[in-house]
Parts: sequence; C-alpha cells; structure tokens
Amino acid sequence: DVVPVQRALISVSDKTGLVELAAALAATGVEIVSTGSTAAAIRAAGHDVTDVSAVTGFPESLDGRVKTLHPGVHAGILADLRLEAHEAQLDDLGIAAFQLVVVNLYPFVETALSGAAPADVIEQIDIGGPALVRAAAKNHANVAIVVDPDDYDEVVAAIQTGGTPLTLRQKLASLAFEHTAGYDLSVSAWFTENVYDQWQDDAAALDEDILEEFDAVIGDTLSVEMPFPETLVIEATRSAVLRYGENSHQAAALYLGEGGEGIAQAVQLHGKEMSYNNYVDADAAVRAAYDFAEPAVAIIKHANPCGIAIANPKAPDAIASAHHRAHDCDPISAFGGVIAANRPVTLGMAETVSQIFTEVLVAPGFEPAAFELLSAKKNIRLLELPADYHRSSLELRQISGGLLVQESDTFDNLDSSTWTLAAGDEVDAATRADLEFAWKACRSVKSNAILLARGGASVGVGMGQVNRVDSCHLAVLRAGDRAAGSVAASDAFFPFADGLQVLLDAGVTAVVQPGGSVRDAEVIRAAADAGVTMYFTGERHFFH
Ligand code: 93A
Repeated sequence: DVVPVQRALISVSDKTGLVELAAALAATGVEIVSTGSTAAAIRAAGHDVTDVSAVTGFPESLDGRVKTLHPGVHAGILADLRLEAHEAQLDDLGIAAFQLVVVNLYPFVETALSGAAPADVIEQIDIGGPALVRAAAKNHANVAIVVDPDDYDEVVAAIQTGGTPLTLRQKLASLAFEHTAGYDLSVSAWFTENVYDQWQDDAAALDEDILEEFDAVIGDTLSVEMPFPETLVIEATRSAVLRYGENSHQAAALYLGEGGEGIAQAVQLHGKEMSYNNYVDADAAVRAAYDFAEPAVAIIKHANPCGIAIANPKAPDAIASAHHRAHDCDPISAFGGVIAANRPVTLGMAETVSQIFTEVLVAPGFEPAAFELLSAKKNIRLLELPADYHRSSLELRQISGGLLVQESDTFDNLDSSTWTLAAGDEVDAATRADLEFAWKACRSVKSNAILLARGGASVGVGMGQVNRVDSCHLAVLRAGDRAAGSVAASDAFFPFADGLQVLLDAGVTAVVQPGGSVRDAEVIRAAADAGVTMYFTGERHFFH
C-alpha cells in the first residue's frame, strides 16, 4: 500500500512552500519535472529540475495553453502499475511513471474578482492543470496528488519514511476532486453572470413614449385615503422610474410613503439599479429573515423562500453558518436568489455568496472585508437595512379597480408553550426548538405552505400549491433523504389526513399546525397511529 516516490511532477501557480518542497524532495533523491515559472523558481533556489518540454519533446506553446497536455506526461500519471500490461506499455513507449503530482490551478477567481477584462479572465481558465489533478486522483492507487500547500509537510514526511500510504493518497484524491469541482463551479458562475448581464443589458429599456403615457396616467404622487382602521391616509411620492416592471414590456415606478417603513428604508450601497422584481423579492426576504431573534438568513426566489435557516448566536461566524445551511436546503433554486441576513455580513458569508450568482443581498451591515469582496462583483446589489427597521403595520394589495388593506400579520403564537398537544408525546427540547423554527419560518412561505426543518434549517419547502397534499409532496421531494427525521410545519390546518400522511410516510418526527378542521379527529388519528407528535397552534398564517 505504500508507494515510494522517485519522480514528481510539480506545476503550481501559487508558489507558497514550493522551494521548501523542492528542497525536501531533492534531498530524498526525487526527480522533479516542472513547467515554466515553477521550474524557474526551483532552479533559482539551486535545485535540479527537468523541464516538462524535455519530457514531452514538445515546447510549451500557445502562450502556455499547452504545457503538460501530452501523452508523455499523462501516460506517466495514469499507468496502473499494479498491471503488468501497463508497466510493459510504459517501457515500450519509453515513458517514466510519476508517483507524485503537485498542482494548483491558475488563479481564476482572483482574476475575475480583480475586475480584469473578460479576455484576461478567460485566459485564467486552467485546462492542463485540472487534467493533471484528475488523472493523478483517478490513479491514486499509484500516485499521490497534492493541490494544497498546507498538505506539503504531511506528504514530505510520508516520502521521507518510505512512501505515501494508500489512506493518505485516498484522502488527497478526494480533496483533489473537490478542488477541481469547486474551480469549475466558479468558472460556470462567472460565465452565467456575464452572459446573464448581457441579456439584461439587451432587454430593451422602455421607450420614451410608454414612459410619457405612464407618467400622464399615474403622475409623481399617489394618495389613498380611507376610513380604516382609523382614517388612513397614504401619500406616496415617486422615488424612481424603474427600467421596467415584472416584464420588460411593462412600465413601472417605485413610490415611497412618507413614513419610511419596510424595505423602503433600505439604502443601496452597491450594484445596478434595483428592478421591480428585486424589490418584491427583497421585501419577502426581509419578512422571512428579520423577525428571528437568532442570526437568520433567507434566500428568496419569486417571493418564496427556497431556504431559510438560523444559527446559534454563539457559533463561530453564525451568520455564515445560517447562510450555508439556508443555501443547502435547495442549492438549485438558490441560483439567482435574493438573500436577507439579519446580522452584518461577515467575510465568511461573503466568500460563499460570492461563489453563487445572487441578485440582491440585504443586511443590517457589511464587515469591511466582506463589502470589499462583494462589491468587486458588479452584478450583486448590496442593501443596508437596520435590524430594528420600522415595519409597516398595514398591508395594501391592489385588486382591479380598488385596494385591499389589512393589518400586517403579527404573531402571538410563536412560543410553543401556547400550543396544545394534539397527538403523541411531548417532544424533547431540540425537537421543540425545530418546531418553533419551522412554524416561524413557514409564515414567510406562500400558501399552501409546508416547511420541513431540522437543526434550525429548512430542508424542504412546498409552497404556493392549490392543495395541501401537493405542497406536502413538494416539500418531501425537495428534502429527499433529509425528510426522514425532520419536523414539519403547515401554515393552515390539514383538511384531510392525506397531506399529513405524505409527511408521515416520509418519516417526519413531529408536526405543528393550527388545527381547527372539521376532520381534526381523522388527522390526529393518523399522527397518533404513526407515533408522531402533533401540536396545534390555534392560529393559522395564510400568506398569499
Ligand atoms: O494553460 S494550461 O491549461 N495548459 C497546460 O497544459 C497546463 N499544464 C499546467 N495550464 C496548465 N498548467 C497550469 O500551469 C497548472 O495548473 C499551474 O497552475 C500552472 C503552472 O504554470 P507555470 O509553472 O508556468 O507557472
């Protein structure tokens, strides 16, 4: 299982620890083969090194685009020397095997973040490097692959004591695939962002005629006066004409009331102008994240949370942890999302967000390093909204020919001590905390809402369906194997046992719901038969 090392290929952009590594390898008699500037650095430090062009018999060419992409290199990495046939073929071809490959890739992310021109960013897409990394990792039975300077010491120590053990090579192979996968994700995120950007810029800004017509119809102030609940007077002034409304053929504007309530208090610190849909989603994101006392993050798509999580305030980098777990709920949907965090954004959170195409990030603040990192991206909009922002006490919604006005949905049944036990046994403290989280998180999900949660994070959300059974199916589908062992919240009662049964079959361990259906007895029996605890809150929280 131990592979002694006679020959190493080193090709690194990050030269950290390179000279020390080369010195240690040279001292153990390892032959070092290297590319352009890596070879130069080793040679300058006084160690012997073979240029890769001497191995391939082919010059490094096309401005370095082709350096190691050659069978003379790859056969030496990929040969499985447990097979006599491979060994014989290498002999026939006159190719020597490598037992160690040390590579780190072109600094693509750093270049992209530096604001470099697209052509320069593209030049930093490493092709040969990942091929070396993946080849060596695939052949970990024979080769050790090192992608991180932090691992040099451990590998050198192994070589000095006879060779690399299989367990080490396996661990390094796994890290190597993680490294290339992450690298490719960054590349694809950059492409999407740039292509998307172009698409947005191409979308016709509204023509002057439409704007004039729009202006004539609604003017620059709006006022509404009605005798509810006392006399309500809303005066709003146009603060911005938006590029367009929900779609590019609809004119739109933003009107802000005098009171400075809600998302309207947010100050934009960076990024392109907010769009109509950005405002709608940012409002939904704040509604979802800002009500939690704990550090909380919500990721919104089309006004619904595709992930929402809280973290223990004492946890290291709690807000980054909340974001991480909110993102994990549904990473596919989180692409192009609008995020709200109820604590200042840390560098840790910013580092993750910067890897994911994100439209808007709202938070009470940004640590300077976080702001620096995120503001290097031109497509993300950064908004600051104080944690104690003034919430609107009324909600208005337009119907054709009029307005609906209601008091905002505030909660008085969040504390589980006010709930009643409808089925099963009282749950332990951790499950209770998850139920409270799920119940609170569920209120920011459009009805019919079913939210599955575990460990303070949503793991599956079913939203906006026209029946509760479908919402249950959707939540379970999205949770996958995380449904078993999770808890469930439902924004309104189960009219029949069928929806609940979907959750029970998926293995949820406890349920919170308002209760109050004429068929409650049937619903309670289904939970009891499954040995699952169910609480009634007595109050529903529809959200349409
Ligand atoms: O341009 S490449 O995609 N073509 C290659 O054949 C190749 N081989 C290694 N990039 C290639 N590399 C990368 O070059 C390595 O991943 C490493 O990051 C870098 C080291 O080049 P140098 O030693 O010249 O600095």
